[in-house]
Amino acid sequence: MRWLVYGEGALSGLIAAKLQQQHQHVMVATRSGTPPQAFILNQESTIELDAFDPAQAPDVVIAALKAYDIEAWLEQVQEHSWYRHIPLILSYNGMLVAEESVLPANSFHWVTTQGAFRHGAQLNHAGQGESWLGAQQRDRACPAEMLATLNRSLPPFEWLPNIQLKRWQKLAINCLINPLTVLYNCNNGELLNHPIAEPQQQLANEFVALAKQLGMQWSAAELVADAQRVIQATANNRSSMLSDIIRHRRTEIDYLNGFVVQQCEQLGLSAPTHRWLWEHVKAVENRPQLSSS
Ligand code: KPL
Repeated sequence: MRWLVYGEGALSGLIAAKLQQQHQHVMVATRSGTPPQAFILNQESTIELDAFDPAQAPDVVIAALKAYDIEAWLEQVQEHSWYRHIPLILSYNGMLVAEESVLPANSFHWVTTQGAFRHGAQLNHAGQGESWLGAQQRDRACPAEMLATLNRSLPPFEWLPNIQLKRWQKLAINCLINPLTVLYNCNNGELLNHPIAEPQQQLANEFVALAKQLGMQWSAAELVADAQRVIQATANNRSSMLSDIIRHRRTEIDYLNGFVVQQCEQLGLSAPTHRWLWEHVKAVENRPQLSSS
């Protein structure tokens, strides 16, 4: 199969490398249009990937992007004849408002706990995790060959007929961890030394009330326990949100706690704890950079 991978982060590099190691034809589209740079995977193999050649239509597209880049990316790829005809696998943190109308019917979601980090030309596959794949539109069948190839390349890949539930669960976990790492400016594991029990409980309660209005049954106690398990499993990691703050990049807070607040407002619910952390992270994000002189 011919795969076209968009995104310049560690996750897109990891899946591109793993697919190529399974003898798949992988092309990479960079934001600037320049050829992708070679990198070293796990300090052992040099990975050189082909640049996207528009004359070669892909069979599958994978876009591992920031949530705030998704809509612009969709506009950009619309010009290709394959746009509505092949699976578009999307991976991003959080949720977009009105996704049902924004995402094309051939969209699939990839949710993963695989941990990968880039340091210059090195790409490290840090934590062996799991992946789940499902269609944006629930009645879509599972593209069997695509799933089998992904599962051989970066196992395990599980098909979920209702991927939205998994996405909401990941949304909850990210809302309960990421902004707190910015609040306390610490790695995930160090959160356990801070008074996070009460805010996490409140975040979970507000989240569960929203989910209930939307027809999903979650237990706040289970969400808090899930978040605690993720904190322990990723204790040495710096969250993606804190990493963005440190690199003076925009965070995904608008698509995490910000999304929860907006959804609550539409339904007449209040989410003061999500709002507090949304505003806090926005304030940190907009803080002027200290000049180095
Ligand atoms: O997904 C994550 C993130 O950093 O965005 C967690 C689970 C918090 C791991 O760092």
